Amino acid sequence: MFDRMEIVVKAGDGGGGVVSFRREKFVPFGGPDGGDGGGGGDVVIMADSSVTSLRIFKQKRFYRATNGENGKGKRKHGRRGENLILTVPVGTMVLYKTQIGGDAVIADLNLPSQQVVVAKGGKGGLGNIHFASSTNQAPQIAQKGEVGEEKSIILELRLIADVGIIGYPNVGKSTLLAAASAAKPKIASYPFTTREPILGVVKVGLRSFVLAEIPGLIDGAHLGRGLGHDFLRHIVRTKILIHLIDGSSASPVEDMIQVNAELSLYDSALAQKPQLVVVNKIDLPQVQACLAAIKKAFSNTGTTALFISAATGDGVSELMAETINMLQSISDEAITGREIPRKVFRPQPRGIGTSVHKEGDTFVVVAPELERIVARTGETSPGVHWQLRRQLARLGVTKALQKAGVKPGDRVRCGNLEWEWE
Ligand SMILES: Nc1nc2c(ncn2[C@@H]2O[C@H](COP(=O)(O)OP(=O)(O)OP(=O)(O)O)[C@@H](O)[C@H]2O)c(=O)[nH]1
Ligand SMILES: [Mg+2]
Repeated sequence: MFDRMEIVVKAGDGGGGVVSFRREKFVPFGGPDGGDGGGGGDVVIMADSSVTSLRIFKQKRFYRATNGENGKGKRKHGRRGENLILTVPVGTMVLYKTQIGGDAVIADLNLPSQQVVVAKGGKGGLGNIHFASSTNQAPQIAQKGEVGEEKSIILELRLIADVGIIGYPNVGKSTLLAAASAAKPKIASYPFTTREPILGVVKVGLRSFVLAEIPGLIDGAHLGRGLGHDFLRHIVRTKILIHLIDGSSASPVEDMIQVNAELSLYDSALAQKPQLVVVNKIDLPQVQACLAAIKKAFSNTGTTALFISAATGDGVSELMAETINMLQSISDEAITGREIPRKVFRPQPRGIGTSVHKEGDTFVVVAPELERIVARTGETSPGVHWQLRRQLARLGVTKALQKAGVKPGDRVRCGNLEWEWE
């Protein structure tokens, strides 16, 4: 029923900012003019109705977006890396493996053009112009680009049924599915014969749609009774429901009301879904006998019911023609002017704050902004040190270090820089 693929995606790294100074004729000391690095490209997964399977992901497992370019002198910014857009069939679920085991859903791409950013490109590093100030007009530092996110992603394709057949057990759902499509579900005279949703493709002239039997709908299904509410979830994805009712039941109208009540207890949106109310088993003599009374009982509740015999096929093709017309009018409405937002998925947000902790005698500063700062002339030159200290103060790290009890002479480390506190 569905296809499942695991892939690894890597967003582009941000380009580095540069340390550069203006060079002009007759101007001995030009100001800083190192541009910023470009951001890395994102990895985006997008639903596309022209894609029909996940098969191409079998051939390749690793996908990466382009890195951002480094900045240049003369205030030139590096070019942004290009996004990588992976197209998948409509109806693809995007998941990731959680650390505690099991999968979590990132996005359910069930509309054409719906998309989700699964790996965000790294930010570009800042060029040395950003580090200039009134007291430091020749900044020797710039910032490296941020590394792009890398993630393991699972793509799962679930066939979405356009139409679901619902109704109490044993009303003839499987019989109807078998009569209308090539599907061969098991049919038997006891309830819960069908234990999971079964799909079939119904052809009406040149058009077709996917019809599914939704099993296990009984009183209390929303609480997990019977086969549980797992299958009610599938109804959420259908566009129309065929509500099948056993004509030989004691009160067909009462059955319809009960099943609808059960649906709205699970999800009120389900009860709003368009329904075709269909009374089955009209070939049975006892149903024939009270056909007029049943019709009247339904119209008293404002419902126009259709009458069929799934077993003999009587009325089935009319029902399918009615269904496809209803589908057509719904999709015409759905297509006009719907805006599809783009989501960005972030299981763990990137840290932007700073923190200080002690490892042995060394004070360790965790500051992603600062760790990316690189010095052109090597960390040991006194000028560079002074500039780094200014950035420490700017990001509030100096205060945090003092609060943690740093004294002159102590070792301080940040990323791969280590120095003595003064
Ligand atoms: N006479 C008559 N019997 C029918 C008709 N449709 C289904 N049946 C019978 O009703 C019983 C249940 O049919 P199924 O199609 O298995 O019903 P279901 O709704 O899929 O049942 P579950 O999967 O168990 O929930 C079977 O014995 C069928 O032969 C019909 O139109 N007329
Ligand atoms: Mg069945």
